[in-house]
Amino acid sequence: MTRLAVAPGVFHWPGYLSPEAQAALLAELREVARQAPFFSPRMPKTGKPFSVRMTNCGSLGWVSDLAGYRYQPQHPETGAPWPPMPAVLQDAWRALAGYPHPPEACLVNFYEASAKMGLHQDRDELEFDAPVLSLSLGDTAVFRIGSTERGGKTHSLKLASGDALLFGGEARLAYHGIDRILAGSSALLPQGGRINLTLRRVTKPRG
Ligand code: MD6
Ligand code: FE
Repeated sequence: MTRLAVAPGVFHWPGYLSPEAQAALLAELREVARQAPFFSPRMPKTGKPFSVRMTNCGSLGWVSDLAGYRYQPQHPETGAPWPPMPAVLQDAWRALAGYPHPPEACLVNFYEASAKMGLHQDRDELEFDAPVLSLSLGDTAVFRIGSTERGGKTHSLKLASGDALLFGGEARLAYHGIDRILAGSSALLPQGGRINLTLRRVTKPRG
């Protein structure tokens, strides 16, 4: 398995999941989405909807609404607990994260062809010693990474179906986002689009 060092603290494994593993994970995510339907998060303060739709699995899920960004144990619309994290995701974390405690949240982002994600930092977790692990399914995305300062130099990288990306160490708080989706680049999702999963440790482990 090839691991590319993208920047200090950022590693990329192209094709980490085989085509068969991608199809199996997609089937598990359909079950997650049946129990925890995709919702449209809104920007704090303005209430403007994101172009990406989201759901979560694991003991905590990331949500955003007028009140702000946060992790919570229930779906914001159904009030139900998030479904469990599929074992293949826990296995990927154990294999790649280099962090001795399990992930608590897996944010599932769905991008249709026109969706984007503006440059942001992932900073709603309490534990920054843990990396964030991302897995991509479906159409390729143009991912942009910068430094920990807004307005710093950035470079871009394509994330294809099955790719894993780890963000940790000095890059844990680097700005990053999705510039665009390359429609038609994958046949995994019958209707096209992209799913990105980000696995996170949210709380500080005890002891
Ligand atoms: C995406 N990813 O790939 C958005 N965050 O759709 C993220 O925002 C992200 O890929 C933290 C670490 C890795 C990521
Ligand atoms: Fe992020």
